This record gives sequence, structure tokens and C-alpha cells, in this order.
Amino acid sequence: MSQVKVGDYLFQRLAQLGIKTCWGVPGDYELALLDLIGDAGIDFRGNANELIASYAADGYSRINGAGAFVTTFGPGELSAYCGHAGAMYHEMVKKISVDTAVLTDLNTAGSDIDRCLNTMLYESRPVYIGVPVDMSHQQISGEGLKTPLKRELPPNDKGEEDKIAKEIMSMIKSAKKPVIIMDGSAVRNNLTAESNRIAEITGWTFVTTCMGKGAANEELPNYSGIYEGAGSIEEVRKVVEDDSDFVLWIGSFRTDFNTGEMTDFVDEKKTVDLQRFFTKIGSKKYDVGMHGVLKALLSEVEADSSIKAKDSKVEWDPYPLPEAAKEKKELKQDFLWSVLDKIIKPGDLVVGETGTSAFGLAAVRFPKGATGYNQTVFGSIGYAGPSFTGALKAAKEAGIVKRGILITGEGSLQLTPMCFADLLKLDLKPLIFVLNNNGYTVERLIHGKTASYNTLPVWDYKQLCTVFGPEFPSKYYGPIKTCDELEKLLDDPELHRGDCFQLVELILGELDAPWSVGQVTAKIEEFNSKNAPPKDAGMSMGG
Ligand SMILES: Cc1ncc(C[n+]2csc(CCOP(=O)(O)OP(=O)(O)O)c2C)c(N)n1
Ligand SMILES: [Mg+2]
Repeated sequence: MSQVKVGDYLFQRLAQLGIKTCWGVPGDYELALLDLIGDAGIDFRGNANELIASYAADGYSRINGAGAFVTTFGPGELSAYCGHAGAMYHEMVKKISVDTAVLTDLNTAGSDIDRCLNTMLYESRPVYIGVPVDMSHQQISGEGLKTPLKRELPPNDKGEEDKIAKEIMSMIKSAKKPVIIMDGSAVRNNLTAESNRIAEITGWTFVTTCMGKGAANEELPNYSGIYEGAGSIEEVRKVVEDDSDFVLWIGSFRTDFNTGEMTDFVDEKKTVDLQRFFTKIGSKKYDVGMHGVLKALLSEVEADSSIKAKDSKVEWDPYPLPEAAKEKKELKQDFLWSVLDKIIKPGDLVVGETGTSAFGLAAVRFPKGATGYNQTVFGSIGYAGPSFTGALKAAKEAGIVKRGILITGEGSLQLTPMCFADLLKLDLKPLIFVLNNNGYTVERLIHGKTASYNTLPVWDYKQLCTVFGPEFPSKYYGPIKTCDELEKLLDDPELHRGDCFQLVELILGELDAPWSVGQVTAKIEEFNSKNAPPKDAGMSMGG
């Protein structure tokens, strides 16, 4: 094959991964490289800062499977690493990437690119490719481009996989009160269709978690709600923790936000946990990955009608509304989350931010065909807006999403509001809800209810669209202060039409939060006071 430039090789590989948009900020050392990006059919979409670029690439990859950003070295890349810094930048970046390469050798540049990208696909984690300023236009062999990148995980050992599937099936058959939990790793591994199908066929009690929210089919009659330890409704907590005798936990992801601050308790003995590279049956771990096991289980379950639950109807309301929230006066969080489903339609992509919105969103009814996610692992505020930008761009390119809805607190928005400029100029026509509660409410509830460090500068949110994109059409609704105003707005056909950038400002109380937050904080307070409480201790909640 003919020779290609190092930069062309790299961008052709990214194009082969379906990447049509690459994010970033230009800089001296990267300009020559950027000259090549269009040749591969990739658009470079510059952002206001590198942090936004990195979050947008993350969001893009959630939809497309892979995303990319390019920055200049030193200050550019360090700005992208969410505040990480280090004098020895290549040494530092090795610690936060699953593979790295700096393309200093023309003999290995192509294979270094391929190795990094294959590792990225295998591990489903970021890699780093450094392109020295004098390298991007040098010629290398294009032969490697003929070998496809490895987009599928290697299959499990068939014998082992069959053995595991049989063992799980025998547990399934003897179970009297089985429960399925669809969790974060099912979403990250793109196994939501198989998980929903198993729930549908079996009719067992089917719950999801904050990280699974937006991927579970909530229209199934056996959909029972969100399991988040002490933050769950009592019926869900009881059925999962106390009553069940078998739990098929598809991709457990035990982080603080996802487990009601580690207040979850599911007996390991009755649990089968499926993960990307292993399966755990009770306390025994087997090197057999979930992709094969889940598909094998699905075929077994499909073939065996004896394991279907007799009555799969749920006896409780998975979306209960506390009494206090029924009193319709000034706008309250619980009321907000109970009516927001009016605006969510099949084909919507809904992204929530860290803060009260992540907890609230878990309580919103999602119709089948609406998808969504929130960043429940790292919990870095300011992530949701740019990530939403990337995800919505990828979803629109793929033609799989009709509209994007972002739900963010005003404190989080203040970190990365410049992503509004990207959303406007890319004409993505988002619907954005900003919860304005005069500060960091989630932090206030943890510690420092009235502390000045939990307050924020006051912004005029209705001006943001004109500031960030005066030439693009946009609409501001608000400030919405009462339940009536919100209900009226959610019935407004113009809001539903969504033919331009729409921003809704919701005014909420400084100490008002979804009920699940109150439940979790009470549980942690109880724990702290039982376990030698340090004086004036705060809880470790909120990232
Ligand atoms: C980068 C980063 N800085 C600080 C935090 C700590 N933190 C977690 S939630 C939160 C408050 C978010 O406030 P806001 O977006 O206004 O949401 P609210 O809880 O008020 O609804 C803060 C400061 C974090 N998670 N990430
Ligand atoms: Mg706030």
C-alpha cells in the first residue's frame, strides 16, 4: 500500500471508529496536525476550553463507542485532565490512561496508534497519543490500515462459559423470589437490550440503579423502581435485600452515588454478578466475561418457559410522590421530578448532572425509547453540559435521537457554561433545565447549611443564550417559581416543539432536595453517630 502521513494514519483510524466530530482547542504544536483532520472526513469542532473538549469527547463516546479530542501539549492537555497537573506530563498521563504512545519513531508510529486504539476498545477506557509537532506530515506505510481495529471482545472459553451458564441456570430454577438488577456495567458494556429482554421474558422483579437509569425498560409490568440502598423506596429495598433468594446483578457498579452512599446491602451468597471480564457466583470469581454469559443466559431463558414468574405485576408505585409535595404552591423538587415525565418522549436523550438533579432524575418516569445517563462515578460538576453536547452530536450524526434534554444545577453549570456556545453553533436544539437554588444545595445538606462557601455568584441565566450565540435562535422560559407555572410550561406546545435552543430556569429552595437525598443523609447521620462521630463531621457525599 502507498505511504501515508502519520497524522492521516491516525485520523483514518479514528474515522474507522465512526468518529465524525473531533473536539479540542487549537495550539501552536497541533496546528499542522489539524490541517489533516478534514481529509479523513472528520470535523474538528473547537471548544472554549480543553475541559469542555474532554467532557464532550466522553459524551460522544457514550453514543458512538469512541470519541476523541485534540489539544496542544502542556497547558492544553493538562487543562483537559480535570485539574490534574504534573511536571512530567508524559509520566503523569500514563497514570490516567490505559495505554499511551508518543509518536517519535516512524517505524512504529502506525503500530503504536493501532496498539493504543485496540487497547482503548478492549478496556473501554481512554488512551493518549502524543504527536510531536514535526511528525504529523511524515510518511509511513499505510499497510496497517487494512487490518480492522478489534471492536469486539475476544469470546470466552466456550467450555467455561457453558459451565457458568449452567450453574447460574440451576440457581435460577431453584429461586422462589428472584430479582434482576440492571446496573452501570450493563450500560457501559452495551448490554441493555439483552438485560431488558431477560427481564421481559422472566417477568421477575426488575430494578435498576442511578447508573442504570435511562437504559432500563420502565414500561415492563415488572419494572419495580430504583435500588440505591437507603435511598430506595422501602418496598424496593425490602424486596432486594430481605425477600429475594436470588439476585441476578447485571454489571454491579458500587460507587458512593450509585449505592446511596454505600448503604446498600445485598447478601453475596445469593448474588450472581456479571462484569466485563469476570463473573462472580457468590464469592467465587470466574474469568468469564458478561458479553458471552448474558447472551448464553438469554438463550437458555428464552428456551425454558418454566422459569417465567406467574404474576409479574408490581404491587407498589415505583414513582411515589411524598405527601408534602402534593401541596402545590412554590416549586419543590419532589413535585418537579414527579411531573417532568410530561416532557420526556421516546427518542429523547436525557443527561443529568451531579448534585440534587442526579438524585431527582432517578425518580422520573422514563418512557420506553427515551435514554439517558448521569455521571455517577466520578461526580465531577461541570461535566454534564459538555458531555451532553458530545453525546447529542454523536446521537444526531447516527440519527438515533430526536432531542436532547439536559438537567443541571446552576452551580455545576457555572463551571462550563461555554458549552452553550457549542450547542448553539452546532444547532443541536437542546432543552435545558437549570435548577437555580442559590448555591450548592447538595453540599449545604451535607455540611454548612448557611455557610458562605456554599453560595454562588448570581448570574442572569436568561442572557446566556444571547451572550453565547446571538445569531442563533433561542428561547428562555422562566424564572419558574410555582408548581402551577411549571405545569403550564410543561403543557406548552412550543416547549414540546423544540425547534431551537430552549432554556428553562427553575427556582427552588436552598435546602430543598429529592426525598431520596434526605433518606440517605439520615442513614449516614445514624451511622456516624453510632461509630464514634468526630465533632462537626461532614458526610462524604457529593464528590
Ligand atoms: C469538579 C467538582 N468540584 C466540586 C465538587 C463537589 N460538589 C458536588 S455536588 C456540588 C454542588 C452542585 O451544585 P449545583 O449544581 O448547584 O446543584 P444543587 O445540588 O444545588 O442542585 C459540589 C460543589 C464536585 N463534585 N466536582
Ligand atoms: Mg444549586
